[in-house]
Amino acid sequence: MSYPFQITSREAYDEAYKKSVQDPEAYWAEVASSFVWQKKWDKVLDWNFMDPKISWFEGAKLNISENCLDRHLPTHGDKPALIWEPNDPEDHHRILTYRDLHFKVEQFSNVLKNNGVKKGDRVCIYMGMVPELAIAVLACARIGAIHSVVFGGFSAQSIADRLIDAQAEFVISSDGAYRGNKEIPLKSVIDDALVQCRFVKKVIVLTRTRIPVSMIKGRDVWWEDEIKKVETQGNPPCPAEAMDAEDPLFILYTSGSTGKPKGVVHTCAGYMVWTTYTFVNVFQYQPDDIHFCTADIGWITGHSYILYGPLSAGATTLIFEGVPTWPDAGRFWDIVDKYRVNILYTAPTAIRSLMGFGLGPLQGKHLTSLKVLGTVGEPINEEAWHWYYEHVGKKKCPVVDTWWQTETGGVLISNLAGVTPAKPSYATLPLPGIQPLLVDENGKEIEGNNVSGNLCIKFPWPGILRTTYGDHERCRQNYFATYPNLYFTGDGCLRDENGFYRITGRVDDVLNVSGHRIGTAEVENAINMHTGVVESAVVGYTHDVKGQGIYAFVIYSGNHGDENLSRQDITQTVSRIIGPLAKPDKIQFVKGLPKTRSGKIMRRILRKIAEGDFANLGDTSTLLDPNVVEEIKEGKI
Ligand code: 6R9
Repeated sequence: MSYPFQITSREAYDEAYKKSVQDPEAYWAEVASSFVWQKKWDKVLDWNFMDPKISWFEGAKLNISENCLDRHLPTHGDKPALIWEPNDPEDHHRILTYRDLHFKVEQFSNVLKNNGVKKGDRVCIYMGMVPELAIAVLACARIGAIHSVVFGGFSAQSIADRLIDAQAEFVISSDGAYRGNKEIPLKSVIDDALVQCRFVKKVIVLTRTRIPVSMIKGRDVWWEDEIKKVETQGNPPCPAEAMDAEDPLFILYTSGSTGKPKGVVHTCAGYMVWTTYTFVNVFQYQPDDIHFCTADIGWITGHSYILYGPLSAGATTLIFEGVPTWPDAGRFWDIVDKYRVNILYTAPTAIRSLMGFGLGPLQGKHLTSLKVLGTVGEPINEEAWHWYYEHVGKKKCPVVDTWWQTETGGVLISNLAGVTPAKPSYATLPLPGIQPLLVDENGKEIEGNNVSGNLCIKFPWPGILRTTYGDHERCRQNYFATYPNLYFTGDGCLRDENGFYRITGRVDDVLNVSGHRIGTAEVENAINMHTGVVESAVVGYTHDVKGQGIYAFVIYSGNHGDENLSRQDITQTVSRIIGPLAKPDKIQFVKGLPKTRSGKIMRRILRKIAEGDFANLGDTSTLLDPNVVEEIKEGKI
């Protein structure tokens, strides 16, 4: 497969960027012409950021699964589409060619249909990293059902919240999942969630770990039994449903500054074009390359750069079930050598955690196949960048620092591997089609270089979110209302003397813990559910491995007199309500919280205290009771 839209020189980048700004419709029409359309579009772009209304390729009909599967069969049906490395390195790996994957997706699409799933229905997928997860996602796309994948680290309550918000009547899960030396009882978590969700009609359960599960008559069916039924029907084909360009493809929940996660909605055509385009350009994918993105498919990175982007580009994508440190901290390197991986895409938190094991785990590993390294999810510190570049890439592989968000569908700011320059800890330059600008608090554009401000984007790109599920007003409020006519990212950013962008982190109340987005309000709500808690305030602080840790200040009236036990109780509560990923790293019991006279908690002060930066607390005179600050400082942990 060749990619007519692949940018292979700095001059071509400048040219493409210019064209994408001067005549975006012509630029994206040309890019889109290399995809398979059941019907071409009537209009390339229609938009305003006020409503907001954004529509790309309106009038077109297509199916992303046809682009990810069917279109590759005539030319490279026997090429591996998906390589699966199991949790346990002693187990058998699996390789599915494009033909195999196409067959299995059609088969499971028929399973979905047999179970009553129709176009437009919402299907929640809660599985470990197994090939069947990819198959389930693609089968939903094929029949036009809207998938909503929920990461395996979320609790029953979080799943229930998402099922209710999406009104999802179907669930796909498995008995359990392996992750390192842990076995996660997925089906049992689903069962707990479904107590609150009687509207769920069917649960399709894959066998993976063979732990005991309770299968409820009339509701729960085994994946394998359902496949057998399709086999006895003679494995009929399942033609890809004709989807409108702007039909929803999936919902993915993500945290914002308010308590409730938002269901970000991406649509069929624009998302497909954007993920494929960015995959091919950022990583400079070459037709025989093996691409290994270490994210979980439960996050946007997995959606866009394990599944849709690579498969639509006809690439070979590697799915890894386990964790980087099991059985030992050399696991990623073993995988790279075993499959001769060419592109490795991971998160700064994983790099920092592996750095902590020293160079030992790298010894004896060749890593000679590597050509491109990528990072995503949070700002990468220079030390981690250099370690990655020197010890993993042996100073031969460009590192792409890719900045983007669940809402953006794919990468917006990044160097293009080996094509545009890299700069440690800088995402560098915007991709064609992306028009970033920095604004001050009043929304005034900050022009020129060597400046910093809040990062906004002023023109839509094909992969931008269209709405938040069931609540368009929320989408407007969150992303398009802070600064009129701009998409606000929630990130702070600086632009250096060469116009390179460096993302400095969130400027709203969103934490980034090990690359996972967590809202402070969400954690506070969970902590406040504990019976002994009167009030709490949560802030982030610098953490060596996780990037940010969670620091909770808690007013507590519990009376069992054992502070450590109380801390564990609170941690357990958060784990139950949100999931283990949101557990506070530090809990400090306080008598009061610093509040303004109008009752607002002054987080700025708490953030400084959590960092131990007592000298720069700023003006505390507007506080209702300035004394609480002294007390909190003394109790700092
Ligand atoms: C893809 C993804 C989005 C937030 C984003 C920003 C942070 C992501 C980054 C980065 C600095 C990078 N972020 N990539 N910060 N450099 N290369 O991670 O999506 O989970 O929605 O998180 O992550 O703060 O706003 P998501």
